[in-house]
Amino acid sequence: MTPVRFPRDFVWGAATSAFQVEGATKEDGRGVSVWDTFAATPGNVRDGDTGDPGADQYHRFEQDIELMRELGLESYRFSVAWPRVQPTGAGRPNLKGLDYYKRLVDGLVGAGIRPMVTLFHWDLPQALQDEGGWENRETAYRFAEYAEIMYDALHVRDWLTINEPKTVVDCGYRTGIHAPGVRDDDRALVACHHLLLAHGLASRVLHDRHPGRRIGPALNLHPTYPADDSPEAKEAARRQDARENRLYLEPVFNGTYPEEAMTRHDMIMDGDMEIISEKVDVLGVQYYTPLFIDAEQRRVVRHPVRVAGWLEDYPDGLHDVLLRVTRDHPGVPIVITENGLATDDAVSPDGGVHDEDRIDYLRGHIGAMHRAVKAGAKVEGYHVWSLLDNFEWAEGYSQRFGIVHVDYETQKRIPKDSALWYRDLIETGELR
Ligand code: GBH
Repeated sequence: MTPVRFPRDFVWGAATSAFQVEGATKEDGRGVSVWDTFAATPGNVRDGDTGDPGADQYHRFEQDIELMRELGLESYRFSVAWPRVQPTGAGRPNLKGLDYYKRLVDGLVGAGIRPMVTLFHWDLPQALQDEGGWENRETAYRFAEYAEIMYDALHVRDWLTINEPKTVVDCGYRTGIHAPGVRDDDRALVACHHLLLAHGLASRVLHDRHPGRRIGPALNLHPTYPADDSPEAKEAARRQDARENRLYLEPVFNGTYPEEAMTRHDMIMDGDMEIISEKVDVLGVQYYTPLFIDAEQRRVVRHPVRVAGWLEDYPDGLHDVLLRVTRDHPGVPIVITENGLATDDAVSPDGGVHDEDRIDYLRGHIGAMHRAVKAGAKVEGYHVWSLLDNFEWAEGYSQRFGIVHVDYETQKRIPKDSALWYRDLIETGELR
């Protein structure tokens, strides 16, 4: 077999988000976020876990940068906690919060690691939620102001606006398993439109103030397949695709909504679709799982599943989704901003963490990505989710996505076998 080789300029990285790794939720003037509120309410998060301790990255970022350097990482995707910068989501910035991200960026750049900054990874300031959150159009304008503060503060080329608007819509507003815990399909669509408007407004601000930098959304895409050959299953899979993928891709790239998924229009104002379809300089693609859909519009799980019940190990899905984006929205540079596997790995008596399942998952998916690149997908880089074990939202600390193990008592970091495997891949450019 010919070895799978990546070009030297392919960028290898890892991703985290603020609420999941920082901890220190009450320090240096940070305001309360919707996830602090949500996690503090019994029953919302497994075992009553909260954003503390996280992986305590707020205090340990220098050590984490050193670790990234040792692993040979070339890019670190992190998010800014909006309530650290604007504790109430508006007004003059909290300088201590800003300073943290400046030091983080300086440290990364000093270590030769490119920062990629996500502006919103779900930790909305609670004060904005109290005014209606994403159901309130004003939140989109507040977001653009916050984005401008960050653009001016951080000398960073690559930016991402909203992490997974789909998850906010579906988990935050439909099933309610995420903050703010709303269960209302109609309200979900209003939030959806305002999230996308926020994306467009913030993209415009970057283009106006900092030409030469790049920005785009981070979309979690779910390739959907009919579970069998029946016309009913095919039609169901097509419908699912409109909800999962086209509801986000089409407004952002074409300035239109798929009518069957966007069934409410009263919140759409003149000019909104033009703002939402502001040029995408780089598309963040996040892939974890495919969806096989039967004639009853139900999901059928048919590939290996580990500790996260929703995550089927199906590498071809990454290949397919990359080629689909390439076909439907040609020319846009793609960065994989998340891909990874949850396990419940523990430290073994020999002191290591032997996460063979994760290595298999990564090998399969990186191989599938390579095949997509050969077939024409313009993928510039890949970020594994996640650098560190962290707060896995409603699952709390029970599901570990890190390539580095975190002991939540001592905050000791131990690179898992997958991290050492990834280091070799980065060093050699060859998939083994
Ligand atoms: C991404 O979310 C996030 O960007 C990241 O923060 C997160 O840690 C990572 O992936 C791993 O999950 O239990 O059937 O109701 C992925 C979106 C939303 C997928 C919640 C799983 C639960 C499905 N996730 N969803 S279910």
